Amino acid sequence: MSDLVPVIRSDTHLAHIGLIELASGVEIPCFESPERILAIEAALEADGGFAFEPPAEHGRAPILAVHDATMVEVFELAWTDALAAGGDGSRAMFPDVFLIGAYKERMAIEGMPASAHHRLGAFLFDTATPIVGGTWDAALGAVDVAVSAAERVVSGAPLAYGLCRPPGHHAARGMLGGYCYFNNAAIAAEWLRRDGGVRKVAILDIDYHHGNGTQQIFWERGDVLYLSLHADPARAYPYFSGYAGEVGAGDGVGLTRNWPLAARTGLDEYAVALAEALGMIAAFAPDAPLVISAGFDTFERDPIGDLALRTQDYREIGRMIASLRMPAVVLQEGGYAVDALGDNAVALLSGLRGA
Ligand code: Q9C
Ligand code: ZN
Repeated sequence: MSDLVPVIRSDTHLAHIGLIELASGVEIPCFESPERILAIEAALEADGGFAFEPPAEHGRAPILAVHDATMVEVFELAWTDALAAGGDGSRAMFPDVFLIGAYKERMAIEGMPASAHHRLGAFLFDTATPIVGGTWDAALGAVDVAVSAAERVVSGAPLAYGLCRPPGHHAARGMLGGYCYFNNAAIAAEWLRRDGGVRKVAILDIDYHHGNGTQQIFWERGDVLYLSLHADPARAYPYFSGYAGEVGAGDGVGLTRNWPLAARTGLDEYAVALAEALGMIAAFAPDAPLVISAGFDTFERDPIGDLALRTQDYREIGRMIASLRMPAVVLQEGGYAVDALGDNAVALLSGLRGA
């Protein structure tokens, strides 16, 4: 009999609710819902191979090791400042002006709006990332979940699963977006470097979307390998990164790699890209646990994806990764076919534990 896999989870995400997103100008209920995590928990519970554990509190230090302090402060104040400016608290909040690169072009302008909900426009890159009253605590909780899962593996578990919500891989050093506020996987990887006593960390990102935030955070780092398999950004969010030519810079040249995938990619083609990525991880020879950004939006019926992986394919993907014989920290990213998330998570974790 094999040991139970620790699953780090928290209830703090439950108040990150009532979310809406603007999709091509149309207001829709946010795909990124609490039910996602509840569905995964129910399936892990029914499976019986998992042991739920609460996270330890890690405070802000691991966040500030990765993110811009002003972005963190503005995010923290945004909701209460929006209320102070007359919001009635019944609606998810977005800023209405975004400070894109071209705004300041050739001008020396330095002013900043008084209210944090307006300042947020300098730190947000899309209209899929609403803030409500429970968002800040949920984002802190997701980081605690991620770091606690990493801690669990450093202290001897071969595999741990952090049920992070909100997800993280689109959040860059000074930028929120893509349902993401803090980059849980990047924070866990950096925590492993600073506090986990390791020298080299690899992050494997198997979410449907390119992890632009994780890529940016480690772009010039010689000690962190970032590999991502995702839908070709020529047709898929986040559109502006994740192309095959992006390979890192400086000390990090060659330590970022992207595999853009065609629509309807199934396991056969997916496995070819994954095998290449796994070969790179083996060659990099990390002394840290593998950090996996795990999204199930690659599923054939995902409402915002167009790849074609089936539930049993996640078991095979888990097995392939397990062939590296590395301890692993699995952190939840996306996946929006709520009725299938539980089975897909059990399949991936079963493959990873060698079943
Ligand atoms: N019409 C993650 O999976 N836009 N983020 C979707 C759909 C936002 C995805 C548009 C997608 C963000 C963590
Ligand atoms: Zn995704």
